[in-house]
Amino acid sequence: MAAAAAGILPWNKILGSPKNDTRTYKGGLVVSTWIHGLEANDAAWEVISKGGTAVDGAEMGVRVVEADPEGQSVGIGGLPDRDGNVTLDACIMDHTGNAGSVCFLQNILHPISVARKVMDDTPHVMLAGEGAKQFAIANGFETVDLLTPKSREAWENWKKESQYKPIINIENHDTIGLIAMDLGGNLSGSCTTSGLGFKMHGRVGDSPIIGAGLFVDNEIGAATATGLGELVLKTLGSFLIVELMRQGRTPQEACEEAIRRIVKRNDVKDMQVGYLAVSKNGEIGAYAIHKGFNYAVHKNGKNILIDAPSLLQ
Ligand code: SD4
Repeated sequence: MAAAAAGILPWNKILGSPKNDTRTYKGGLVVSTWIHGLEANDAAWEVISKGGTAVDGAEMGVRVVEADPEGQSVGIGGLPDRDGNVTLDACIMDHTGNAGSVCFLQNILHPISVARKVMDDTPHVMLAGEGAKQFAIANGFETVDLLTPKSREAWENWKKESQYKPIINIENHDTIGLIAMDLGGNLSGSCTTSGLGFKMHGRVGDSPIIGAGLFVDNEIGAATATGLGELVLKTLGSFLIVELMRQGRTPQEACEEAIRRIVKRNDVKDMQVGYLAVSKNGEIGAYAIHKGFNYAVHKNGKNILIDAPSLLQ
């Protein structure tokens, strides 16, 4: 009963300072995962600094990373599945709680913009595979070959041994999850990936799942995830973090608790998960299972890369 009562209180009324700071941050900010977050943040800030909405910023920011053929874990150039297909997952969520998502999408350069169209123009939240592709084509998206020579070569090398090891460590990651807050203090987020390299054909990770790879509650805060999606899916990590913030945890405390939940039940020796969260008052938290997770923060006129603390050293 006490917990239920706590759940309906504004999150920041429950514990003392700084958690009792009920002010909404109005300076605008953008945070996103990994080093490519720096350029994504710049693109999102370009929108937000001119008075644009958080959701436009969230979409425009990650499009830069989707379009970069050098990155091997998002959009074009992403590592393919076991059979050589690049299959993409993405989702977006705005300050009203509206959400759109695509998964197992092939041959489309900007899955985040297809997810945005699903959110804005359909009664649905999620479209998958061939249906998502047909929807994209019907809405003017062009088809492209997403497998670059570099990623084809990585796949050819992988095929020599064909070992399926679902490991996401420091060398094999880079989904972009981005949280934007506009100058009106509204929160939105986006998440886009080619998923786990050399996954089974048809495998979908956490990134397009609302509540797993991304969750936004404009009254409370937002969270996003990177790393081995199976671990995030089984704990619905981003939703968990936002709910923990609702109960009074800071973004940092909430990310730490979400990581502890994973570690308690799994052998995580070779598996990485990183969380990134923002509360309504503009506080930022990040935490990972292992060392090596970093994130980019665009706040107070600076765009910097920060190393996240981790549970295991
Ligand atoms: C997935 N979470 O498909 C994604 C992969 C990832 O950093 O985040 N890599 O499981």
